[in-house]
Parts: sequence; C-alpha cells; structure tokens
Amino acid sequence: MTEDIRSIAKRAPFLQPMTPWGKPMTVRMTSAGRFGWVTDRRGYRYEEAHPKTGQPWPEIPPSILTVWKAVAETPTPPDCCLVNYYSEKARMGLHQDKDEADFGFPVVSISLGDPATFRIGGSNRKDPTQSVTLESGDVLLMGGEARLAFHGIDRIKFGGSTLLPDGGRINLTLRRVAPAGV
Ligand code: MD3
Ligand code: FE
Repeated sequence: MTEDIRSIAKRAPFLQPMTPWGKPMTVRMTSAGRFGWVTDRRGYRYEEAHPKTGQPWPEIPPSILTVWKAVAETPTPPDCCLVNYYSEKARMGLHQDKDEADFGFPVVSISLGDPATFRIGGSNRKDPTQSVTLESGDVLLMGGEARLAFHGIDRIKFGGSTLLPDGGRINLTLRRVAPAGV
C-alpha cells in the first residue's frame, strides 16, 4: 500500500493547505478519486482537479478500495481518498467532517507509519473527548452517530514506526462525497 501512495503522490504532489483564515496547515495533503479535499483563502471544498497541476486526481488504488469494501457495509464505492502526511510537529485541530452530501455513508480511515494520539468527542464541540493511540495498520470505521463526532490529532510519536523511510505518519480517509448513483 505504501507503494500505491507513492504513485499517487508522484502524479498529485502533496500540498501544504492554507486555512481560509490564512494559517498554513501543518499536515501535507493530496487525494485520489473523483474528488480531492482542498482548502485555501476561498474556503474548504472538494475539487475535481489538483490545484497546482490542474490534472484530475489519480484513481483510488485497488489495495485501498479493498479496505472500504471489507468494512464500509455499503455497495456504493468511495469517491475520495484523502492522503494526509504528518511529519514530527504536525497536528490536526478538533473538527467535524461535514462537506459531504450524505452522512449516511461512513468515513473509513487507515493509519500507516508512526503512532498518533487521536482525540474524539461527540457531535457538539463542547462534548467530553477521549484519546486513543492509532497505530500503523489500524482501520477506523466512523458511521452512524460517530460520523459527525468532533475529532483531531494531538501529536505524532515520531520515530515510533519504521514503515516509512523518512518517518512520520500517513492517514488515508475514504469518503463518499457525491450522493449515491452520481
Ligand atoms: C471521526 N483525519 O482527514 S482520521 C480528516 O488522522 C481527519 O488524519 C485524521 O480527521 C487523521 O478529516 C483523523 C480518523 C477519522 C476520520 C474521519 C472521521 C475520524 C473521524 C469522521 C468522523 C468522525
Ligand atoms: Fe476529519
């Protein structure tokens, strides 16, 4: 699977996204599938082309689609695979994933490389949160009530895995962005 991610990144290079309020994100991102998640001064959205190359995103590799088929409990395929890369100091603040058309579809996440402290709460920002360590190979299925739970990554245990030659962590999130049948 790391080879498949390398070939995605060759055709769709990692970006350092800018938040709508002008602060660069610490996580590097690229995507595969019909839609890629992007952010810049115009806001968060899904786009059908890479913002730097103008090309469509690469297809989602079969090795990654297999994980969705095994756990997502829906015949509808994902149309976005967001690839997040965390180096030593990267983190992701508490947020909800709400840019997709139908929250009936789950989000499936695959963690690779260094372990991370993942925080998850409820559907209100003020709900109490719990922390869990995500290790390389862990798959999370976020469906039902959990689909709209606030979540984030507090820190990376840099050097905690030898999977990636330069260290760090990759997280793949598989989503259905468009409604079923579109
Ligand atoms: C819980 N990524 O890309 S993956 C994201 O590790 C994102 O890169 C984190 O949050 C990462 O949006 C967390 C686990 C995850 C993904 C989607 C979720 C947890 C989720 C959607 C709803 C609730
Ligand atoms: Fe998220």
